[in-house]
Amino acid sequence: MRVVDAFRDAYGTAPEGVWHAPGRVNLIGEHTDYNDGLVLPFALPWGVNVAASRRDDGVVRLLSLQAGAEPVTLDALEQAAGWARYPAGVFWALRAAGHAVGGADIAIDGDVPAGAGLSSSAALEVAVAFALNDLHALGLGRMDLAVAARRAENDFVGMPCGIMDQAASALGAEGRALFLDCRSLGSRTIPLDVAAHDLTLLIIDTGVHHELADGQYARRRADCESAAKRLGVAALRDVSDLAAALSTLSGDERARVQHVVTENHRVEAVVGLLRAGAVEQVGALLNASHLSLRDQYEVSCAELDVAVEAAVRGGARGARMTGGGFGGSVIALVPAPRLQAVEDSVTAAYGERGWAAPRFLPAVPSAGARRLI
Ligand code: GAF
Repeated sequence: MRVVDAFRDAYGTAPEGVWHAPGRVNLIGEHTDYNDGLVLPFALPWGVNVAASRRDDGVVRLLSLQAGAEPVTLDALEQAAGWARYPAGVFWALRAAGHAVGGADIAIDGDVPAGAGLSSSAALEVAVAFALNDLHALGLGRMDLAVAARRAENDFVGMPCGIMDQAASALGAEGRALFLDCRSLGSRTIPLDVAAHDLTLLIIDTGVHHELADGQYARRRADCESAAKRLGVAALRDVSDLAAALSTLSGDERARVQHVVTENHRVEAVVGLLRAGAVEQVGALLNASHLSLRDQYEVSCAELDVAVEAAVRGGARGARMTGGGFGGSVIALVPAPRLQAVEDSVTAAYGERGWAAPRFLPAVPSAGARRLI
């Protein structure tokens, strides 16, 4: 295994173990996680492998096959820069939670398609969290490890994300989506066998990432928090009378609330349709989610909108932007016989605009994080 060879080359011994955590794509439930709401992501076949051994001197050494040949040595976690902040943040978060986590030698190898918004950073955090849990016999469960990984990203890396990506990586299951309540952290996996209905789930990677993404993400969170305060609820999850709420709000706050409240209902509706075996009808809810993200939440962009519209024109049952927005990927529900027509339609629409061709990836619900060796 490549990550084991890299570990041996860098550190001169075999690792104590190897752990894997996957990237994710979100079927539906966008920008609901930090509003204590509902999400329905699933783990992907691509992810991050981490080979690791304990060190008893507290030092952390990190090697990434994607980032360069030389290990980074951290005598203090705060020395971490760039990609190394993600694994260093996991040490920090576990130690901050009171766990006795010493040093480690780590090698990292990943194959999550770069820049597609498929949560390679959550996969890295979760793989390191699983490794440290086993190496130091912390006895933490999957959700505890997802929470530690999220804390690393919030409080060490400085990205105010919700829990969805880390939870999907830690708790995903083959052939299933993860139905997660982001308030209680209660979750269930739901069978997602679209092939049984002659359908496929297709990821369309726009290849773009607009710079404003991080600042806009924090602004959307702030809009939601101020709207919740104005409405006198702990989180937008608690809005039960949407019409009454909308009548007391205006501008951005009004639009954000409309999205979050209706998106939570769409997640429940999709779960109901999947349970009923009415998979094709999920498409209409994907389309509705996209329009809401485009018009109410205002996190889409031209490349995402064109991909969604062209996919539907080409025969997709439905499509939506997935992830934080401002670039990244679209997820589309496509009748298997229409797959080529959908891809051709999106490629042609991009070509007409002089945009680089998008990338198409099959979205296969896959297993969550685990020890490999
Ligand atoms: C990003 C964040 F990391 C998630 O927590 C979630 O908020 C998502 O954007 C939007 O649904 O992936």
